[in-house]
Amino acid sequence: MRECMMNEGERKTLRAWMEGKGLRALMARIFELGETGMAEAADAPGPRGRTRLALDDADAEARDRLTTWMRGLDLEIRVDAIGNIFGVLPAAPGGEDRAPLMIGSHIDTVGNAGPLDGVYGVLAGLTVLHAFRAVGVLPPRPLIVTAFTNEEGVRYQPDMMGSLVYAGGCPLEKALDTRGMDGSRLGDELERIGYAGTVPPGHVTPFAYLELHVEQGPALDHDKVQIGVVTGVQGICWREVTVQGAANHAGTTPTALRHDAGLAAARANVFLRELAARSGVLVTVGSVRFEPGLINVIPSKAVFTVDMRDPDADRVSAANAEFAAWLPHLEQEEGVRISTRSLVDFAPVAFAPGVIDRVEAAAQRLGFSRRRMVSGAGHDAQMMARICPAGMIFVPSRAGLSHCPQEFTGPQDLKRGAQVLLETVLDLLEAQSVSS
Ligand code: HGY
Ligand code: MN
Ligand code: MN
Repeated sequence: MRECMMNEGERKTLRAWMEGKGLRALMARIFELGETGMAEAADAPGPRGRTRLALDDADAEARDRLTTWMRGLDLEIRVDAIGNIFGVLPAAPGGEDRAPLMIGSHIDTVGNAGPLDGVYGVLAGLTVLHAFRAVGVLPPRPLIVTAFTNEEGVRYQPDMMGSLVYAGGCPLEKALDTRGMDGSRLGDELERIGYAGTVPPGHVTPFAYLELHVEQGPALDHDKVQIGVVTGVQGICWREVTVQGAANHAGTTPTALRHDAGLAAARANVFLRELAARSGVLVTVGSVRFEPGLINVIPSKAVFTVDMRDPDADRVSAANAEFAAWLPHLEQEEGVRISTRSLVDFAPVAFAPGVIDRVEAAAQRLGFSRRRMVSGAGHDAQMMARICPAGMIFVPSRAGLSHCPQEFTGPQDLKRGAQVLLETVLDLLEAQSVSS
């Protein structure tokens, strides 16, 4: 390995480039990608949101921008069969056959999203590869920056789908046949936007995987800590609940004779909030849909989603079991029928000590305050941890806001995150192995 290692002068030049031109390039790309899928005019005062649901036209436009930037850096571009995009910087002579170091995240968004969720990690990773190109240095092993397909799981469930398929957690055909909330088939949309690649998912097992991300929670900002050293991701469970009641006239049907699916859904939401308070599990009813959804018709049907999360898998299953045990009482009291469908069951994930320790050491060398923490949000890193040593770096989110247009992280925080990313990459590149 010695024959193609970098020297201290090269490492110094890379750091200097990242702190100057690199940061400017990163901020410019974040702004440009942030314009993709931007809402026409904010219907309320304040920042405008952007929407790039997996494989929609805005996501396709963002993918085109990213691959254009990759081409401009003379990176080899690969697209796999689930649409994951890879920009590959080759190794220095002698390092070609080594497993690559991968930096990744996603560029799809939720609806009316902020500018940084996922994008920051992909573009900071691109900037690391840009640094190597800019100073004319090749790394001792290949470096790959990756944008995974459908991390958000809003249009097609489950979330983290591209990395889940890559890690072997979901068969490719099953993912391609997934029907979206708009009825579209995922594989058809991949073809339509031109990102149905030929490379088999999981085509290369990384030496290690690193993801830089905004925290999306309040901890770092509240406690004024500069860097989050992420030790793992909490468990995530998603369910879809369908309540079948009976439509009837809003003006003629006595309350006692109603089989109101809308009311049953509302009672379930209140039960889940009380369950969250009792159990400590985080529970969110994020989407509710009534049929026929008309002002003067008692809802015959309600479909809602339940998102449960906790670092302790047993607490999530206990909360799930308590909710499931309560539903028959609701059916009986409201005279409705209820069915549930599982969308996601991801156990908590612990990241690799060999990556966690290097992230912490990098932040320490740079003189940044830092804290070890578990991620509340799901990330592609939790899927990549199934196949290689993985870890994450967090920077603060102002007031903990995310999945909304108000998502914001200041330039100095963005810069610190990119510096820790580069420092950790340089450290990992020198490693012969990484403890999992
Ligand atoms: O749901 C999540 O935590 C992630 O944003 N997909
Ligand atoms: Mn994300
Ligand atoms: Mn997200």
